[in-house]
Amino acid sequence: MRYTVGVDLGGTNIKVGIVELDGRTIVASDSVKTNAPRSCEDISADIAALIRSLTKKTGISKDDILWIGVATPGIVKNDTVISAVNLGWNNTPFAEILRRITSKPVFLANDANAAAYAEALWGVGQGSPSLVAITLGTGVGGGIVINGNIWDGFNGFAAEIGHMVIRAEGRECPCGKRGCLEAYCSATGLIRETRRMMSLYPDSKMWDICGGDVNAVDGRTAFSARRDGDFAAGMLTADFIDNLAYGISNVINVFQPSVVCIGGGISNEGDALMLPLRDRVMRLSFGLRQGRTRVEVAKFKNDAGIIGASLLGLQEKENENMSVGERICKKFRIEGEVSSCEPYGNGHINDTYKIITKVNGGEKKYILQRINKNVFKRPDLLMGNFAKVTSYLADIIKKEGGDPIRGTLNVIESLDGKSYYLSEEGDYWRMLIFIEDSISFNKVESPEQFYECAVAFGDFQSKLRDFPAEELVETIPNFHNTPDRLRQLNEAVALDKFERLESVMPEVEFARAREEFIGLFEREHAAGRLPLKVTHNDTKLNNILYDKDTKKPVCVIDLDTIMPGYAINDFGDSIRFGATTALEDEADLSKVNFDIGLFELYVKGFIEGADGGLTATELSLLPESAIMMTLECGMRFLTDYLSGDTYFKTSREGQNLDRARNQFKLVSDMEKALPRMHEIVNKYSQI
Ligand code: ADP
Ligand code: GN1
Ligand code: MG
Repeated sequence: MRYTVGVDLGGTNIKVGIVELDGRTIVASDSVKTNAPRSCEDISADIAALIRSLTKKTGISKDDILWIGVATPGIVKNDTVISAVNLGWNNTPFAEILRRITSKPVFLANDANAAAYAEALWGVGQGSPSLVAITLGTGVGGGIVINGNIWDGFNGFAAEIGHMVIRAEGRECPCGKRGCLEAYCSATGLIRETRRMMSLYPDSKMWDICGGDVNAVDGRTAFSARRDGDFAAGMLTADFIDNLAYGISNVINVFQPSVVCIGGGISNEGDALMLPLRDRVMRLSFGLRQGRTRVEVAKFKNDAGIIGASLLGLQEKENENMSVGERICKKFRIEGEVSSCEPYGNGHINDTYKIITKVNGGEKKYILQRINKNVFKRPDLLMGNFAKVTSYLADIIKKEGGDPIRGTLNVIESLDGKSYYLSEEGDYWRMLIFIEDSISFNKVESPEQFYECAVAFGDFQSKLRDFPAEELVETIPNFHNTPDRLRQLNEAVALDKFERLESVMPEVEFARAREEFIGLFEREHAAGRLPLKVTHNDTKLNNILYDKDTKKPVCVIDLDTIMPGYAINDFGDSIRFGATTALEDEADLSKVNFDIGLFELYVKGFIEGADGGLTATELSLLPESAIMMTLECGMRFLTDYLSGDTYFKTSREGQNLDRARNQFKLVSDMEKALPRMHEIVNKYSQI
């Protein structure tokens, strides 16, 4: 679940809500009095306390909160409240202060902008987020969202729709000018006008509605009397709607947003307001019959601030992604203009984005990846391997009458004709053709799927049987050298940089107790019984793309670790990830069990796919390879946990430790099942 916090900071109340992004709901909310004017530090401390009590109440971990968004009154630019009269703040670095107290990313927006953002993304603008929001309250507020981004001007002062002049030298506005929309269409303006009309029409029903007391007049008085057929109220509300229509049509003529959304107390009048308003706006604004701006009542009432605020980080993320998309994509020979760039997939290593471009009314899709420099020391040499292997595979697939665009990865060259682009920041990027209608899985969903996975990886190895191994550089030296992995674990234990050792001693002992076994493959290799071959080395299920419809494997991906290795490790690594009842990071070990049925299917598929390519020793060591790879991966996760989680991507604290424990649980299961595993392998080896 992805949670964020939305804060609606008002002159009277501080409202805080935890929002669940995928469910689009406020999970819990609470508020305290603002007691303005107060210092930003004090208000931030109150916000932090509210967040703490909400996380406690809901049981949501603070780690699962992605960011805090705040809707605040006044003029806001970037991280600073430039001026907020209600709060008594000037040039206050609000985001920085709240970030310091909460240790979370903080995003700010003016409250009207945040409300517009809520409507644009989750409210009446959903699906085509260009929207102008007009709030008819004490004043007239405005918010502008263009293509999913708040537009607040270069200085933060934009969207003052209430101060658009609709009548030259018209009524006085509190801002000091004359003729502003706010002077006519705020609730304050409407109430003043209602009282004026009442004094001119002593027989008006408006007097009855307010019980003869002008102090009891509110924004509803005139609309109620109009419904009763009152003449004066009819004139007054028609005038109100007319003025509002002028304002809205000016907005439409400038922006042509997909939606103008009307909020605030007066929007509750519903059809009595909206039907004549839409009619007037239609006459006053430009546009053809089709494709007109919709004029709608806001969806969110009191929740707009919290929801809009909670979404503010999305804008930042989107901008970050788009800037990656636009900046880096320009360096590759792709077709069309980038229209979207979103993080993609579940890899633990590289940063992967799905790119969509617009080409002559159609679309093209690509995969853009930032190669992990921490993991791969020479991404340029890695891409050399990548390009050689993919073109070799494409030739074979063509010869077999297959489709090389789907059957293997295809590298798009950079403008200077390389298989990668080295950015100014020193990052290595590659661009691949996106394999259409494909899907990858993090857990085996059906026995056939796992069997097919085995055939695909077996077949992959067999296709590369004659590939000249000496042309490949080792992208990660000693990658599946399990004794070296134990050495690295021991090194991390000795350093214990993050003081995490105490809690993981049993796991460390678990690995150390298997030292003898860990050396098995290196001994077999030294004795000449286990040859090096061209292997994939990262054969987990989600490194195969399946066809979305037929559910058959389409392509083996993630070719970063193709290098000489033991063929059986490609078998073992798949078993580690797939022949289990749980996800790789399942923390509840009672759910993690080795699935011998899936093991059997994989044995069958891998041997078939390898098509006679496995020696008798290799076959006999298949069960041990499952244990070896699972143990090795567990040690790697544990090492990373001890070293501060710098290798594998994590999305929560303790995830690498959970992964390590999960793998070790499987090792124990497999050790018990070893004789049975050998029987199974024997059965399929003899065919
Ligand atoms: P990592 O090393 O981080 O695992 P991968 O190369 O495996 O990176 O890519 C991560 C994910 O991106 C894959 O699991 C897959 O879902 C998706 N992916 C990668 N390449 C393609 C492609 N060419 N077409 C479609 N999806 C892809
Ligand atoms: C990594 O890249 P990805 O997510 O497919 C790792 C594998 C591990 C695996 C554990 C280059 O695979 O070796 O087995 O995580 N890849 C690299 O899930 O280290
Ligand atoms: Mg991968």
